[in-house]
This record gives sequence, C-alpha cells and structure tokens, in this order.
Amino acid sequence: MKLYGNPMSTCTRKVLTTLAEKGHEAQFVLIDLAKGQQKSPEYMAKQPFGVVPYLEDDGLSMYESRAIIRYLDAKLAGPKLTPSDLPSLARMEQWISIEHSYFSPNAMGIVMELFFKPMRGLTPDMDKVNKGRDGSARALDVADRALMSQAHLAGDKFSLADICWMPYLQYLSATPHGNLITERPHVKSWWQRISTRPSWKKVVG
Ligand SMILES: N[C@@H](CCC(=O)N[C@@H](CS)C(=O)NCC(=O)O)C(=O)O
Repeated sequence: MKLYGNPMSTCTRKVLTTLAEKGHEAQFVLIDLAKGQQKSPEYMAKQPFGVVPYLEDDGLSMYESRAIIRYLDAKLAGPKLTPSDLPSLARMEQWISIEHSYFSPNAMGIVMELFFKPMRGLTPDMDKVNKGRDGSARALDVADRALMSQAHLAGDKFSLADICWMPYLQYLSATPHGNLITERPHVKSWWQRISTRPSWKKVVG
C-alpha cells in the first residue's frame, strides 16, 4: 500500500490517523506542496485535481480522504472505526457531512488567514477570519449539544467521524481563535480525549 501525501495536510492526516488506529503502515510518498509537486504532470496523471492524499493499494488507485478512510476501515484488520449498529452509523455519516459542509471550510478560513498566511509574510484578510469564526462557532455549537450526552460524535465509540474533525480542530487550536474549542465544555473535553490518542500523537509528532 502506497500513500502519497504531506504530513502537514489535514486530508493526509485523516488517512494517517486511520492507518495508525488500524495498526497498519503504508509506504509514504512525500508530495512537497510548497514546491507545487501536487501540480506536476506525473502526479496529476494519478490525482487529476492536483491535491493530496492519493492511495494505491492492490491495483486500486483512489483519492478523496473521506472515501480513502472508509476504504481502509473496511479493508484492514484492527479496531472497527465504523459502527455496526444503524443509528450510530447514521450519526457517523451525519457528522462527517457536517465537518465537510460547515466546519472545515470555516475553520480553514481562519487557519489560512492567521496561520499559513503569516508564515509566508502575508497580511490576513480579517473579513475572511470573521466569516470563518461565525461559521465555525455555529458548527461547534451543534457539536457541543450532541457531545453533552455522548462521548464521541457517532455515540459512545470513537469513529471515522471523530477522525474527520481532528485535523481541523488541531489547526484551529493553534490560532488565536482556539477559544472556539475551549469555550464549549463538551467540545473541549471531547477534543482533550481524542487528541491524546496514540494514533493522533503519532501523526502530529
Ligand atoms: N477533497 C479532497 C481535498 C484535498 C485537498 O484539498 N488537499 C490539500 C491539502 S489538505 C492540498 O493538496 N492542497 C494543495 C493544493 O491545493 O494545491 C480530499 O478530501 O482528499
């Protein structure tokens, strides 16, 4: 199994966390995003959108992080990260969709402006930060209400839904808007719980 990605990329981190939870190692092919390797003709012949991650396994070539982690969980031995009971499965899918539609675009709006742009000496656009803050707050309010009565997004057990939220929570917590997490008591304790898992520690170092 060969994974093309970058250790700083949120989407690569979902895949690496899933592999670590399953106790599996893939051969890692580093794609240097700063050098634009993801846009090289050789790489785009594999991943036509020019982004990471990209997976090759047993003759299968695939991309899209959320599809890859579902594939890995179904294929690999190790703890199941997809609930077997239907209500929990439905909740897991709902929370993956909420992450994709409402949380990560807004959280990354903040992270791009306040984490990555300053690293490149650029000035943040505060309109984008404020829009990201409002959108993230709305998604985190909904998560906080759900986490009041359950330990993880799908229910009692850790699942692919938690993995999908983790990379964005990590970057958000490194910005001056980390209080979006710490001011919501149930989100705060859930984040403390999941971010101390050995799989996540392995991924973020
Ligand atoms: N929907 C894709 C998004 C992948 C994506 O946007 N990857 C980012 C890193 S997290 C990337 O490669 N960015 C480089 C670029 O846009 O050139 C997935 O889930 O795999």
